[in-house]
Amino acid sequence: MTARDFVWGVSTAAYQIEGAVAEDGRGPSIWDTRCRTKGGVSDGSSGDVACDHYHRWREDVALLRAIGVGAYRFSVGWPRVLPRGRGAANEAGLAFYDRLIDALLEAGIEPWLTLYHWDLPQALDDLGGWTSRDCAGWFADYAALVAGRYGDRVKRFITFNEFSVFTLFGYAIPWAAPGVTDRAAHLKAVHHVNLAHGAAVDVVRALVPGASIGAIHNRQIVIPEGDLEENREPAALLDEHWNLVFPDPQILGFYPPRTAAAIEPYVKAGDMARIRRPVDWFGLNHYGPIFAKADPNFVWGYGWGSPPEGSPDHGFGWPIFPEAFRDELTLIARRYRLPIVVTENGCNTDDAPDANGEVHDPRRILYLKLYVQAMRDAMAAGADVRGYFLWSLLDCFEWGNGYGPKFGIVHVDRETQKRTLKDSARWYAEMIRTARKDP
Ligand code: IFM
Repeated sequence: MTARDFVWGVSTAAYQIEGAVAEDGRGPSIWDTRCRTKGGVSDGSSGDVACDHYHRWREDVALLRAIGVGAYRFSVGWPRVLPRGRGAANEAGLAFYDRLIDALLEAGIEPWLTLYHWDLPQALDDLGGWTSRDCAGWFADYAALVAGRYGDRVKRFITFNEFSVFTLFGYAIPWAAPGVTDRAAHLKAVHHVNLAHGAAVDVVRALVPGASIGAIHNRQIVIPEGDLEENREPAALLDEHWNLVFPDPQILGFYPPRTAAAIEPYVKAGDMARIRRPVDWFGLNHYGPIFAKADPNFVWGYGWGSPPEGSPDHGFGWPIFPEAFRDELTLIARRYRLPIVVTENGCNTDDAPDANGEVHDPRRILYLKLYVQAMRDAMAAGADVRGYFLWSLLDCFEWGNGYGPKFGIVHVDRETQKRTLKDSARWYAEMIRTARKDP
């Protein structure tokens, strides 16, 4: 692969940027419900308006073009195209993504389409959501609708974004929708999502000639807090739930040991073969390592611990450790033997426009420099990394943390929706230009 073939992009997700939640026939999702639940989002906000991307998509495509990315990863909102999750499709919702995809292609930007970035239609959650085995079939039908509609123009498909975040925080630790806290519900969700992934891979493969299909795993090394004995087993269990229960069955064909026995009641004959379907690349989202500790307040007996005193971090305790990113890439390359695409990496900093209307975000630039270098180090050591997508284009709705954290390389004024390129956007643009010139 030459430097010219390496994909430089940015990522976003439907619920985090689109807004227009009640427009043109979109149905409610579990995140609409979560935002209306007391305590569901720390600042009481919602994705009702978000970045108003549903109306401002032209401006956002122009931003992508100005930055010079070669690819844009976005997600299709399942409730926008299938308001009740299944059954009648919503033509207005489908047409929105037609317009977006066409504009991207016209701008010379390759669309990378994520099928699921956490916005399960509420109507399906009412029927059990991911705890119901039927959800795998509903997802496959939705995948068929999307692949059939856009597969003439989109070739890069992603089944799910960050399996372990939405299953663990949705069904065991109550930090995300639908906010269930139950071991059995969590295990069922894990297995049914794995089945849904396998089914969607087959559907997209069958419907889209030349499709390049991946799934996105948020892998982060799990370190026992304080290196204490009492935190070791909790960290090992979290490591399975966070890092292994999706890529292992999907790519290697088995569940890791602690989970294998617990999940057995939900596994039927033939399931492991249904889950292990060939994918073309491994999507990695990575921000920093996790420190875990024993915590009886959560159903699995583990919780999030703290990094060592004085560790650099970029907000809400997320530590900055580029070496862990390098090691993660190397480990994935050896364990799964697939090309890797970094589908998210980025940094939360709270820089706002100064008196001249400029947004200087040197901490983000430093973080990105360190992490891009770590990726290059992993590549030099043999990891076959094919692309890097920065999270994120815009300051947007950050799930349970509302609009507090800001990951965008473009500042979005919450009142006016005015977009302002931050220094990091200019830095990224220059970095891409330079990287493309490398032999
Ligand atoms: O905003 C999220 C995204 O939706 C999934 N990955 C992590 C990002 C930052 O928290």
